[in-house]
Amino acid sequence: SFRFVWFSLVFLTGTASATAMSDAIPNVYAQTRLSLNGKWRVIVDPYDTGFYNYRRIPYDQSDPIKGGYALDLKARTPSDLVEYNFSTSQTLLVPRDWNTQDDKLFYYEGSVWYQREFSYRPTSPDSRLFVYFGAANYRADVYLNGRRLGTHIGGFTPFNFEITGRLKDGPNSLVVRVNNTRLKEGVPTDSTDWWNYGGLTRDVFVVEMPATYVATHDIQLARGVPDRIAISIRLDGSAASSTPVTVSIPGLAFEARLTPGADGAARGEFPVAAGKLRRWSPESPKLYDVTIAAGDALVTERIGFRTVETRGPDILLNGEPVFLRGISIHEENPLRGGRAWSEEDARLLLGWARELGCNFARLAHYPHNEHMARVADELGIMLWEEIPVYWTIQWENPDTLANARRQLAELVHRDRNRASVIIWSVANETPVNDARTRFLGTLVADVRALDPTRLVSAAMEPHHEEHAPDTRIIDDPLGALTDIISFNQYIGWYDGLPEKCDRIRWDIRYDKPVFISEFGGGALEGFHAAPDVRYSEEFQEELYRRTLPMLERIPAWRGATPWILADFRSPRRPLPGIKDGWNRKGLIGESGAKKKAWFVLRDYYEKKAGE
Ligand code: GCB
Repeated sequence: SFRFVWFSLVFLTGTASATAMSDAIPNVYAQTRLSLNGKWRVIVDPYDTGFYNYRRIPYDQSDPIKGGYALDLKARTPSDLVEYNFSTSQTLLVPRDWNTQDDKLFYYEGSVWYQREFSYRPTSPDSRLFVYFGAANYRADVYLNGRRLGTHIGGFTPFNFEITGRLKDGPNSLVVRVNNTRLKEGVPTDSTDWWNYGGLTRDVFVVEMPATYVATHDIQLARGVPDRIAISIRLDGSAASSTPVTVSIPGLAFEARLTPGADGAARGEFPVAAGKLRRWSPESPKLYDVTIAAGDALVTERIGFRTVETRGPDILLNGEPVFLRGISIHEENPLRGGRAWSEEDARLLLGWARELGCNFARLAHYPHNEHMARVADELGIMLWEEIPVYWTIQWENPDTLANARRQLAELVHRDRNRASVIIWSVANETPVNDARTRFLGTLVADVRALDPTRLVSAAMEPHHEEHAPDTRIIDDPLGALTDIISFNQYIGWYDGLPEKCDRIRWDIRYDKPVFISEFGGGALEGFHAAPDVRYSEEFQEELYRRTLPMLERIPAWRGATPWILADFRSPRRPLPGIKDGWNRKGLIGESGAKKKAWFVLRDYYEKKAGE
């Protein structure tokens, strides 16, 4: 037991240092970097043989690590005993989920060890180096040259570890154990209506930064103020508190100088010449080139400026009421199959949204890759971004809350400069009880503190009372905390048939904008029948036809993101011949064809746009 205590202490310390890892480098695409995308060697490890010894003690708990795949050993003599070998193991592509690259991994949940070698020569001896991961689902344990760098938990946000001084001249071995086991205490928890794709699902880079670099930048219009740019910067490095920062926007002849305090942070609000600033909007998604210079550090960005706020039942974009013509999107490319990750994927998905007449999209149910918000900025599509606090989270578990808070902070940190992002959402369809409302209240408070410039929401649900079966009530106490009242509703699909929509009355007990974060029903692409035949395109079309007038009976209705742009994989959907492992509520089918309901919504949005 003495041994065990010692091991636990080392392990806990290790974990703590990992969670204190530096924030992911913002706008990594504008930094000096080496791509580690491509083929990696992998070992599929369902028993975690490479992680634990036969007494089930992690090899990690000794430093230097005494065994396990992290060491990336090779037998040197014919008598050596090394029971694995990365260099003769199979390969997988990064970024990509593992499920859609190898049939044997399609349903796999567990550990896969990724390994690759790289060499890197910094451009300056003072540089700091990081290894950066766009995302790894769900947990990543990262090792460089047999030394543990740390652990990241949460499948959809970026993270990096500093590796300054840790590189060898020759090839360096980078090993990552990625584990996608679903966990009751996880975020998300063990039950979701989407595929649990595992792997290094986004870009991996070695990033070279100057000794003191810009660790956070947040450059947006101040809340509700159309002509003052609020800037918040944090430098990291030995000269963080003595390096002045200049933010310039040549297109606006704007220049702001800030002097960081002892913590390396500086903030201020700076006027822009009245009448000069062209504000970002879906009609005119103007982006400005912005540079942030601090000593040797230079970040270039393209940033749009707009305000967003609410007034009674209205959502105001740049002071004008706006109706959110939206669609929900999962991070999946249905044509290729599997997780979407590239700029090209983002252009496909958001291009479809635009073709549908959308000015808005809900990126469900977890943070999508960074390209989505960047492409949305460019195309003029406003976004709702969310974290995977979904259904049955452990509301009373402090570790679960800490995990959710971290994922939220990582998302805000990454996308806080995107004009397209107007709503942060903290949860989806969670049960109404005190513990849950406290948990979500903490997230709402966090996100407001991190970013007071955007709206906060959560996808709630209506309920009804027995004596009034056709009246749908929204009185969730969470609604008192959010800026807009968003809810998912499935009248006509899970709740009666489409004609039921005609009878529904609404009782919404908040004077705030009402947003329908989901509605919809399933249809198999190309299956045609009468409108009362479930899974026919005609059924789905009828459902959309009846839902829209029902929503128009909500006086404060200000937008919707129907469920969903395209069919997506879900293990909850086995029905042979119809679903075959897909949620069929897409307006676009598995092969990319538009279903009939697409055209109902497109015509409706066209009409709305003209109003
Ligand atoms: C919901 C969930 C979404 C599901 C959808 C469905 O309410 O928020 O994740 O996929 O219903 O299709 O049942």
